[in-house]
Amino acid sequence: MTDSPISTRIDGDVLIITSNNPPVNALGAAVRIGLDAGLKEALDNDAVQAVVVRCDGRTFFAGADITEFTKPPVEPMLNVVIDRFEASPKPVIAAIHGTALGGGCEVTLGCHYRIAVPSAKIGTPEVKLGLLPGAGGTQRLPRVAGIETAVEMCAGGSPISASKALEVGLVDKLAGEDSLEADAIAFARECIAKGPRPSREMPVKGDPASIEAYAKANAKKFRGFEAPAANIACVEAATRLPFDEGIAFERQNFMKLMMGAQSAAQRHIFFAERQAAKIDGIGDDVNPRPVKKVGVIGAGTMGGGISMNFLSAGIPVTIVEMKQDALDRGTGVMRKNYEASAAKGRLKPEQVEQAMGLLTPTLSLEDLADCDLVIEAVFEQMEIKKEIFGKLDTICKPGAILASNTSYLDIDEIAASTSRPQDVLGMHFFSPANVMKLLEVVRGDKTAPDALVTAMGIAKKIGKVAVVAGVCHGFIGNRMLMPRQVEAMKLLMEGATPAQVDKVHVDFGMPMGPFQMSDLAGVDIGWHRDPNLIENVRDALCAKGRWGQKTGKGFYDYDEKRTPSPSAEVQAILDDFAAKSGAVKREISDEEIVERTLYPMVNEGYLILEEGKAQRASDIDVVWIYGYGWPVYRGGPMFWGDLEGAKKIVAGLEKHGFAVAKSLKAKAG
Ligand code: T1G
Repeated sequence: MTDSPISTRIDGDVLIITSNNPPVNALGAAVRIGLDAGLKEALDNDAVQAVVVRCDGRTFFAGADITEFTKPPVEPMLNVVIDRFEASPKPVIAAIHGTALGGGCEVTLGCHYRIAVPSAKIGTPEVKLGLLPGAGGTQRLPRVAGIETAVEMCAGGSPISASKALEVGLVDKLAGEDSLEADAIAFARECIAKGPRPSREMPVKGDPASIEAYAKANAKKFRGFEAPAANIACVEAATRLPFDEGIAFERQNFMKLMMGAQSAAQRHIFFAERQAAKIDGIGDDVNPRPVKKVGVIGAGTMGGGISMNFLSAGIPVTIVEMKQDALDRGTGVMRKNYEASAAKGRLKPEQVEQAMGLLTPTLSLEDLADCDLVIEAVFEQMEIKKEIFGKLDTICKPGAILASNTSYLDIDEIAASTSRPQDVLGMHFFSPANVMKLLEVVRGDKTAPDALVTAMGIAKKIGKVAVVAGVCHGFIGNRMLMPRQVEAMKLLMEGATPAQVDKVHVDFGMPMGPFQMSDLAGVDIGWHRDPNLIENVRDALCAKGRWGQKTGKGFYDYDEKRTPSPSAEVQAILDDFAAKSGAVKREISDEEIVERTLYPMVNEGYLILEEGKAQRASDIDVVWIYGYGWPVYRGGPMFWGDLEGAKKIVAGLEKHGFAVAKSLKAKAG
């Protein structure tokens, strides 16, 4: 037991098994072997009347070791260890702190009693990895916590609080926040008289009808995913099958998901998201600069949303606008957004006041002098940006980080308008900025390593998933979006309809297709505003007031519920432009739409990597998952490209006359 992550000690008649397997006590092989040996030690020692299972470090077991899933299995498997704990003739108590997740939650269910600190969380997030609790969780949870809780935890994947767990019977007792071990040992002594209480012998409690109701209520959210239905089926099986048959049913479903493409994709994204936070070539010795106060320039949709991220994280924000009415409008929208969240019960009224209380509106740029980070979110015009950064250069204190929220302009050119380009970078938020998790942190040629580290660090603090991007037109996300949009428009000229192209993308798993997205964002974005100047389809649509959802019509007509329907007026405009372009109308297959709209994105991804504008392919996947709604169960464009196969993609691209990236061609061999 010397180099095992598991140690044991005896306190009177209680044996304490402790895991110390940083960073999150994942239930890897060494941990399972150690737990098994620890139990055996307890059972072989007659002086021991009860067992406590606890973890050192920041959390109780946070699940099976996901890195082991692609390796040959090492005995004993988790379900075997859990069954042995459950079968123990001496009561076993789980002492929970941090996050008892997945296999960690299942370990607690194999124990006979559970005690937790009030701050603990318990959950079965396997569904977020395209899996289900495969060590008895779907059969023991309905018995210990009831059907309603079980189906929500398994199919939904979100953890519950210790107080909620106490309420539903998943936890028997709350410990003192700083006295878990002592309280657990005392509780173990209380349990000696009660004896063991195997979860498998408990009756399933709750209303089986709640399962179908839950499935119905979440059908839209689970669209395209395989794992939620499998989780629901397993919990349902617990309501009608004997325990061991339920376990067999669970195992069967678990293995099917584990072997499937969706779980592989979702596990890829689990690690890709964590990898994205790492900056190649910058060591842990580079420390972030302190960010205690933030400045935001522009109180429009983006400026307001960006500010809310910092206010919600408890960081004071000074927001600047040119005119009082614009300032009042912007801060008014922020308060309304907060109040809307409070109305939905996501925030307490005092939290709204707390956040808004950290906001300082001003008409003076000089009020940003003592900010540690300033984020500019004004019109996408280079001259305006350079003028602002030139002023910030004279106003802001030394060491302040100057960031632009531009979605495609040249960060190096903006930086060159200051005497401190090393402090300049891009922080590209996605609309709505207080909701979308993605943040492209754009590294300029002269951006200092500690400035970059600071931006990546503050991103995590405000709950964003940050990805480092190099300076190029559209950075990573928008750069890959462009070839898709261009091809989508060409397909309309050749005979496809907006509805056909969008359906291919929605069936693929995207929340919406290129034309629905254009209508949501606004067809008039970047339009020259001259209704008499009509050079392309977009000009023609805008000239007719078809600006998208905001005017009730764009590529589609929209009813009061914003439901899209095809438009004869749009089709006439498309036909007119097709005729003018000399394009020959023909039947377009869905397969061709995939080849011409998704394959070029993968190709662009390879070009981005070749140019060093992204650190790694998995970063590109994270950008599209968190910024553009690419279905997580397809793992992102680069991961999907590998599944689709480089050969097939190169053949598809060449068939349609695209120039193929050298590295993609090389991969196709
Ligand atoms: N296995 C392996 N590595 C893990 C891990 C796990 N379960 N959880 C975290 N890590 C690594 C992670 O990659 C990172 O590594 C470091 O730990 C810190 O993580 C049979 C089949 C616990 C809430 O899904 O949700 O049990 O990047 O940066 O923000 O039914 O980690 O430093 O090299 O995320 O404080 C179910 C997954 C597994 C929980 C902590 N469990 N983990 O968040 O730190 S499946 C989960 C998390 C299962 C059984 C089934 C979070 C966290 P590195 P971090 P954090």
